[in-house]
Amino acid sequence: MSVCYIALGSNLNHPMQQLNAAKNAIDQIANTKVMHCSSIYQSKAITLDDEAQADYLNAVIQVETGLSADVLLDELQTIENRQGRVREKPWGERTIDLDIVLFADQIIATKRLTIPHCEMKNRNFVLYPLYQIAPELKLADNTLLKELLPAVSDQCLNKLAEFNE
Ligand code: ROI
Repeated sequence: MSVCYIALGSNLNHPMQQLNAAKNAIDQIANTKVMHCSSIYQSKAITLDDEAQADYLNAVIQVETGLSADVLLDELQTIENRQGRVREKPWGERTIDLDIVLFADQIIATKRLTIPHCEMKNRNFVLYPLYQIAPELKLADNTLLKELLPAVSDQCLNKLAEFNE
């Protein structure tokens, strides 16, 4: 089994419901179990050219899976599609975004998958929820997660709620 971390984000179509539905769907994936969930946070949208977008709800969950990262990604994309994700433009609004941020201690660089996620170090809405559920986490390059937090601490993030059981 591999321990992996998935970041969830939504700013369209009842984001709280989207996050809860996605968490439940991930728990239903074969050979995969949701072990820990962060709180759900509200964050200002990071966009290209400061395009106005609604705030996001974000969270990170820890899962254990017997699947490979590639097959897990297939499963996550199926869930995104089922929840009405439309891939119109990069950095556009989205009903649900499910990103594998870390997969065991693997480093993966393929066309469809970059792990660790290339933007995670710049995003408070990934680092803080991750820190909540894995405060002692060390990345494959030996950086401690907690050392990355000060650089993003000026970005706005509000703890809003917990996931439904
Ligand atoms: N901004 C925030 N705050 N949260 C996200 O999940 C998010 N996801 C994205 C982009 C458009 C980059 N901005 C985001 O994909």
